[in-house]
Amino acid sequence: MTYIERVLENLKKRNPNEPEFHQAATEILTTIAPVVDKHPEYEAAGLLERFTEPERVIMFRVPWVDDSGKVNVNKGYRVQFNSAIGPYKGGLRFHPSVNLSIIKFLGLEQILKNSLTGLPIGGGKGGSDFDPKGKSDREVMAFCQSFMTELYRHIGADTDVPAGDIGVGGREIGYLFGQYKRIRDEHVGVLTGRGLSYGGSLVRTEATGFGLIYITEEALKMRGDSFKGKTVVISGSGNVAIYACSKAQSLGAKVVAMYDSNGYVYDPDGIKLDIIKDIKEVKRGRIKEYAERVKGAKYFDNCKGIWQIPCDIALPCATQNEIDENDAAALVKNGVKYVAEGANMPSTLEAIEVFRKNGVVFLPAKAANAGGVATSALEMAQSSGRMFWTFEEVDKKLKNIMIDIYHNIDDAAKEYGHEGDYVLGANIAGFVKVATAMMAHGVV
Ligand code: NDP
Ligand code: 2IT
Repeated sequence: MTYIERVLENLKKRNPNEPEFHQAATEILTTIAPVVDKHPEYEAAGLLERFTEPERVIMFRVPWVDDSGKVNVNKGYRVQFNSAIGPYKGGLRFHPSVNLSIIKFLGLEQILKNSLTGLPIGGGKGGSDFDPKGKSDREVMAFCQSFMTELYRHIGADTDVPAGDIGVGGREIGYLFGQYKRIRDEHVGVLTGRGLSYGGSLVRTEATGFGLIYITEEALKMRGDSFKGKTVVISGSGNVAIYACSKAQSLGAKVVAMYDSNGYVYDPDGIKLDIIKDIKEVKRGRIKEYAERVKGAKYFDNCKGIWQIPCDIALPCATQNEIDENDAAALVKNGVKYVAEGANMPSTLEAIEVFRKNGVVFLPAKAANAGGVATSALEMAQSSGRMFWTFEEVDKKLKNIMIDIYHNIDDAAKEYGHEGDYVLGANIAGFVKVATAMMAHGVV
């Protein structure tokens, strides 16, 4: 058994019932073998055992009172996974499916993603099984205040800087920041994705979706192609999906379908994004309403059907494991050429294998959606420097970061003899910097 195989087997044994964490660890560890083989000193230093064990896991009770006066109790999490190259950094997810396995997979991915940005940020992730859907603003505020009343003691602008993820957007960040400031009496960059009136950065709202399109655009460009005239399918209709759609459309693509967790809409004339934004951002409603408002559009009461729609480019932007082997096979059969992951780990290991075997250009999440956290790091820089950059300045930096990520993962894949394998390229390019820093720090 190799070092990697032993670490992986042990990880599964010591962390039972954590399938998503096993999945992310398997994908990462099995592809970094060429680097690990070149560095026998890693094994002597227990590097992979330390890399896959969070530095700290915080779990806490979040009690809050709903509008009917009833006391509710949710679980709260923050996994501070790795601080070798910078303070822990990563989002908070509020969704009923959240559990330790999901937060750990997200945290592990975040370490390498943050490394790929080229900026000094470590990896962390947190959240709660709280469901903001259908809650009043006061209920969301009560929950956020209770969550932060515990979390505040573990975070800080140079320690751990949370941000948004599924179910955590501008409203939630505002309530979380307000409570942090009240308890600590500090107006600092302890959260990113803040509003523009209290320390936020321009472009952070758009960053993940824009970044996804910038890196895909570079992959297209390197193949003598572009978004112009391409048919695109995007899953999800939240923050990442909306701004991916916006940028893809501005580059001449036709986005024909999007979904929420109930079902998808198909609009052969191209999605009218202002209507999606009105339904999802303003009204916090269901995407079904789109088909009632737009002539020629159809609503289907399931999510899976979206992957049966013929497209050139598929952008999964909702959640983990939304594309399985069968979905991948359907996409390939219908001619998909590019898959770029806006969501974290949206493709199963089997789906990735289908894309690889069929020569689909596959840009994995930790590279493709790194624009969000990269812009969070730009927000941190502006906060600590007491500066405010223009939209154009931040957007230009974001675009350059995404182009650099593309070439770094492409070069790493080539260097290790797997040209075009961006899963391997991203894992290796991200891992090398973290491993080098961890080795420099000694056994900690
Ligand atoms: P939002 O909460 O804004 O939107 C999530 C979207 O995905 C909604 O349309 C939601 O539908 C849908 N969705 C969520 N869970 C499911 C599910 N189980 N099945 C089907 N649809 C689902 O989140 P974001 O757009 O911020 O995040 C989307 C993805 O992008 C996540 O994987 C996140 O980790 C990742 N990501 C986000 C970044 C960011 O900056 N926000 C950065 C990098 C990655 P519904 O409205 O019905 O719940
Ligand atoms: O998955 C992610 O990279 C995010 N949710 C964004 C994290 C951040 O700190 O901006």
